Amino acid sequence: MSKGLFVSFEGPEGGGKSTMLKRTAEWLIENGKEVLCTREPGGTKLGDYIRDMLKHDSCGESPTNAAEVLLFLASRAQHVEKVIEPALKAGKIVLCDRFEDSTFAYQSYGRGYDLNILLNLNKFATSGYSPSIVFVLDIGLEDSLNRMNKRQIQTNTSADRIELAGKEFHHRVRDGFLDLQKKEPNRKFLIDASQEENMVWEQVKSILINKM
Ligand code: T5A
Repeated sequence: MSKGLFVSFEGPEGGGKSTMLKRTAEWLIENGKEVLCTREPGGTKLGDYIRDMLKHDSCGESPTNAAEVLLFLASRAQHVEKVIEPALKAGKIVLCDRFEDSTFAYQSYGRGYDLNILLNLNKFATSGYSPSIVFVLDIGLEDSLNRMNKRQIQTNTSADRIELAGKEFHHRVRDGFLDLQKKEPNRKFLIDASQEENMVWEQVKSILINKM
């Protein structure tokens, strides 16, 4: 389907996805690779617009749960066709901060939508593009909340609509990521993200070396 390599970083809030994505990109670039860093929701102008609506109700109204699913998928469809597919065809390594596993964990395990329905809708949005390597950065709720607070202080921001969804919701999401990883252990790699940053990075790096 394509010459490049597609890698995603997944897991609960504050697990260090952005931190690990950045370190991965720096390491790959140092090793002469062509890298594209992107994120979901977002990655395109339309996607960033949708991101603002989903996180901050920027249009002045919260989406219903069904509208939320479709907005994440609209962002993804645009992202795959306009950004991810061309980069992979050009032989680049695409590093994506969240992708389809977030939809399955948050909208199926979290919100309660049927996983098979979401798998099919997602296939429509992605035309079958799926990461070859998925890092699942697992973190417990308490650590996750501490990290989110730390990041909010660092960036002078406040919690967004999904971060405020409640403890039960976030427990289900975490269990969802763990369940999804168990179903595909050769493609999805579970990392204990509560460890110190350099230890997390060493594990990510060793999996990359092994798989590339
Ligand atoms: N969503 C997304 C869905 O519901 N469905 C979907 O289909 C998709 C695609 C996206 C939201 O949308 C939801 C999920 C999310 O709620 P987002 O802003 O992208 O929102 O949110 P997150 O991905 O959760 O981003 P965060 O910034 O919260 O978390 P990260 O990227 O996992 O964490 P990071 O790297 O920013 O680190 C957070 C803080 O922890 C520190 C960092 O320095 C930072 O301060 N840190 C560590 N501290 C100690 N030890 C370590 N090992 C550390 N690693 C990082």
